[in-house]
Amino acid sequence: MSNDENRSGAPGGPATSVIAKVKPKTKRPNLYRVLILNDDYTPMEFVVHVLEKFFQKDVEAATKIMLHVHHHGIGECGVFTYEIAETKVTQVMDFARKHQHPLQCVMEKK
Ligand code: TYC
Repeated sequence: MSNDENRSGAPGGPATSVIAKVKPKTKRPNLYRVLILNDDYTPMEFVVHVLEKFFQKDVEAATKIMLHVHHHGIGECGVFTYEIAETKVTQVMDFARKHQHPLQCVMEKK
């Protein structure tokens, strides 16, 4: 008898084999919400402009988000992978600072 027919080690015992599980390799990335915060000083038009410029919102969607933030204190601009979210936050914060507005932008793991 060959080794392939009997790998149990026992004479005349059952043949055994190892079947390796193939793990599907695609993993879903962690996602992050980018949020803007309300304040008393940043002009509404500036916030709408930010949402158009950095989050590809049309004027209607941007106005809706801005008014949500104005009334509720915080709102979602979009959902991105870590590096993209981090870039958006930096871009918005730099742009707000450059125009001397106190607008705050943060990211939060979903
Ligand atoms: N509350 C601001 C105002 O009355 C407008 C505003 C909206 C500011 C959204 C920030 O994220 C913000 N001018």
